[in-house]
Amino acid sequence: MGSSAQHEHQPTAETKSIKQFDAIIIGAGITGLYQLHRLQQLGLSVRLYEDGDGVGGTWYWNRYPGCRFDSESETYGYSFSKELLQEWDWKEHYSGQPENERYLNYVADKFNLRGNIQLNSRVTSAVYDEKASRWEVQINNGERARAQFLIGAVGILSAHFTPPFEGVDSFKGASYHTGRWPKEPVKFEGKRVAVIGTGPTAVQLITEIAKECGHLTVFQRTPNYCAPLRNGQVAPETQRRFKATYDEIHKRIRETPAGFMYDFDPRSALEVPREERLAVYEKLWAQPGFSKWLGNFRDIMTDREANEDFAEFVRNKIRSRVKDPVVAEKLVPKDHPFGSKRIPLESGYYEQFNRDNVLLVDVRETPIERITPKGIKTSDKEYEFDIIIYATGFDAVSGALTRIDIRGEGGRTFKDTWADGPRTYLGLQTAGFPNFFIATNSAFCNYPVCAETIVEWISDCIQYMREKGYARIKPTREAEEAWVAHAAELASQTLLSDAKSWFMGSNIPGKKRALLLYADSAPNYRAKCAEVAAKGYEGFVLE
Ligand code: NA7
Repeated sequence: MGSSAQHEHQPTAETKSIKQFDAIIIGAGITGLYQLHRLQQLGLSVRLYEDGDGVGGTWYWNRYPGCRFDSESETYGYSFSKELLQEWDWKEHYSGQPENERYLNYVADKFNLRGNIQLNSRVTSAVYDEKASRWEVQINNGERARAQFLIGAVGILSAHFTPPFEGVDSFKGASYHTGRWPKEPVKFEGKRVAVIGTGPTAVQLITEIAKECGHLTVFQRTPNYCAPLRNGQVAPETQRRFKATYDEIHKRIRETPAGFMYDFDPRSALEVPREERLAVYEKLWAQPGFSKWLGNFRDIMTDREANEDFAEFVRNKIRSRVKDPVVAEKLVPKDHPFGSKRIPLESGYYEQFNRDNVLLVDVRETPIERITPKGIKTSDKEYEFDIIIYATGFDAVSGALTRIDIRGEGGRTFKDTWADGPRTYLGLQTAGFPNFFIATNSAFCNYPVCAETIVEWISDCIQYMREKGYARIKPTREAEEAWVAHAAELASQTLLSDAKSWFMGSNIPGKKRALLLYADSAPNYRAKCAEVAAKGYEGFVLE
């Protein structure tokens, strides 16, 4: 380790009672666990603080019925350990929450991570001590700890959001947010249940619980373009094939734009004759997973007319599945392009609205006025419930960071710095917050695939600093400014800003609209990060 870093590591009298580490990681999800493994390998002293009383992040908190990922399982697991790949059997092609949580616990055990993880510990603030070049974090149990490096592995969808309905606390029944689901099973039999929201989470949940509920009322604001998931058990021979071909699988998902097994069709949709085009749509529709979105014609997400052509195809699919034409029409999205919001993948969602015990309430026609002790009051009537479920999403990407009181150079708060949207260089650091790495995958990319890239970049950077004796790294304001402008320019070339969604931050009242994800392809993003590192961390100040 370099001499300056060594000297600054000496605790002063004032800081002696505070725990000292080389690095502090916030969050024990996919990214945080791998980050911890990498820093342990580098020989750093590390403490990972996790709010939950178990590891898993998303797969710890989102334990609502029906929760699963929509990535192909063989592409979702970590790729960094050949041994792990051979040891773990994915049971389903799109794996469910219980199995995903087991997987991450298996990883924590296999790589001896638990000794450096402190559960039930929420980081409430992180303040940069400029003189000592140390971050000091405050935990909700009163503890404090200091480290040279602070790594926010907080996830992009972890700050759950409940709309500020009047009377939210007055409800006398049970209420739950899907992103904070209890460990004890919730019983729905014979119960009058409300679900607010119809995003990917609600679509999974509703499909799973509708049959159990006495009566289920779904409060929908915006219908989505839901597409069939087509899940299934992984047959033993398929399992063997995964294990035999992981090298090829990982090579492929590093080449495709979004880290999946499929790539866009190189043709422009409307250049293909109508009949042939429809045959392609039908073929995509019959396939499992996101291929309808990410394996579609190349201009589906950039050309309005091409997009509308496929959108109408999907609308007709929805209409054909719902018996009551009035209900069907309410479920058909018309106000945003296909794919401008995250496509929910489903396994019988639309058929739930054919059940006698399921009612759809369109809150654009009859808005929710308030939550009452008995249930939900819309402009039309008061509905009575035993259970209200908020499937109302997250303050995405920035929320989990801005909810922590993070203060950088000159005491400037992270919240103020990001007030107009994310301000980063490469998504990895913000000027004025030295040695604070944002380890969240905010590329349009199968989450673990790009999360691994980010963790490896950060780990290599820390190793480089230690070898060269640098104590601090931070981006220059110019590099950050250029990156923010470049990200905005990319965003403007997509149809994503046409919808209100967490992608744009527009699901949160008062949140500034800005594309929260980086819209270039994953391989381009990876190449840019690698190039910056190869040029001695160009755009960063190392001192
Ligand atoms: P989403 O996709 O943000 O969906 C939240 C849902 O809640 C959506 O249908 C919203 O309607 C609805 N919502 C939010 N606020 C309100 C109010 N005030 N009134 C009525 N309805 C409301 O979150 P999910 O948890 O489903 O999915 C998030 C990600 O997790 C997903 O993309 C996957 O990557 C995993 P809106 O559409 O805003 O009109």
